[in-house]
Parts: sequence; structure tokens; C-alpha cells
Amino acid sequence: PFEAIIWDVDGTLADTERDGHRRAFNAAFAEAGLDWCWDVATYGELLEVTGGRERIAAFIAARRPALPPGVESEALAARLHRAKSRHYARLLAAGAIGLRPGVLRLLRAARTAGIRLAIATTSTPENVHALLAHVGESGLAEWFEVIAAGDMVAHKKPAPDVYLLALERLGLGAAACVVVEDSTPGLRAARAAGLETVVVTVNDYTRGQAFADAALVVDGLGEPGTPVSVLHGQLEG
Ligand code: XBP
Ligand code: MG
Repeated sequence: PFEAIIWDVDGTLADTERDGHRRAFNAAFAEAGLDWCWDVATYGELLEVTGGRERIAAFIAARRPALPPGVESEALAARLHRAKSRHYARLLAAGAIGLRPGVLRLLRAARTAGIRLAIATTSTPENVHALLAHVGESGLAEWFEVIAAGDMVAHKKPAPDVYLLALERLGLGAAACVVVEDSTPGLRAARAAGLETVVVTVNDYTRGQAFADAALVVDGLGEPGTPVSVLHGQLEG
């Protein structure tokens, strides 16, 4: 029987990328005196690389922006990413990002039904807590029994590691869980861990991606009275 829902965070619980992470990266670049600016379209391309530090390093490797003299790119990426995390926490504390419509209702319904909740994210536990602390539901982080994060495993999504860690900590097999994801790297990670996955498309970043391996693709979780479009579903019929 179905016992737990494992949630992705970025793009799934909340639409964090464009107005959260992207703005925090740009604030870190500006603070470091760099003239790099990730516009909305550029950031969409950079999202192919999961993990913020890895994303900065990949940007440096691919686009070869001017680096400060004598600075090594991995060290710069690590330093910029620490600053980015600080800016991201500040944006969240200012209330910049809320949960996606329907998420809170679904979480409440799951709890009422005795379904366990977990998180599997590429980002950090600190970022997850910063988000969940500022979306208007006190104690929300405690609703999740397990928070499995990218820095706890050897390989970030699309590798299955973070989902396998979530299963291990839940003490459940893949067949007892359903995943909610928003992106191709996330779907690949969940499927590689043997998990059935519902994909909720979120924005122009993920809407056009290939989700053939998903059990169900919907364009939102909706609220009562709001139609949800099923874009693609193997669970139908
Ligand atoms: C989300 C990510 C993250 C965020 C940045 O992937 O790739 O890298 O963009 O977070 P997913 P950090 O939703 O598939 O988990 O800067 O903390 O890495
Ligand atoms: Mg995501």
C-alpha cells in the first residue's frame, strides 16, 4: 500500500528558481564586484546543471567570464555559493516566495490520511528550513519526517542517491511511495530509484521538458474550484 509522499522542493513545493535562487545568485555576483548577471532565459539553460555551486562552476567553464586575477574557479564558485545562500535566506525571510497553489491543502490531506511526508532536494536542509519557515504555516518543517538533501549524498539529481537516502530514512521500499517533481533531472532521479512520479509543471523552465517516464503530468495541484489540467497520464483509464 501507498504510505508516503516524497517531495522535491525547488519548483515543486514552491516556485523558487526565477525569483528566489536566480536573484540570490545575481546578488552574490554584484556583491563580489562581478558584472555577471543571469537573466531569466540564461538561468533556464543553466538549470540543466543541478546544485548551485556546480551551476556556477559550469557557467565559468562554459562561458569563460573574466575572473578576478589569481582566483581559482572552484574556490570562487564555492565562495559565491556561500554568499548566494545568505542572499537566498534573506529573500525568503522577506516573504519573497510562497508555497505553490494546492501544496498546503495536499500536505494537510496527506497528514489527515496518515500518509507520511518526506523531502528529497538537490539544495540544502538550511534552504529548505528557510523556505518552510516563511510560508505562513508555523511548524511546517516538522510535518516532514525526512529531509534528504544533495550535500548528504555522493551524487546530486539526476542520480538516484537523494531518493534512495529518503527511502532508507523512511524505512520504506520504492513501491510504498509516490514522488512529486517538477523537472527532468528530478524525474530521472526518482525513476532511477524505482519510484512512481507525478510531475507538476511550474513555469517556462520546465513546461517544455520531456516527462514520458512520469506516472502523471499535471500543470498544477490547484485549489478547490480551480481546474487542474492533466497534460499526460499513464494512470488514466
Ligand atoms: C534544484 C536545484 C538547486 C537550486 C539551487 O533542483 O538544482 O540547485 O537551483 O539550490 P531540484 P542550491 O529541484 O531538482 O532539487 O544553491 O542550494 O544548490
Ligand atoms: Mg525541482
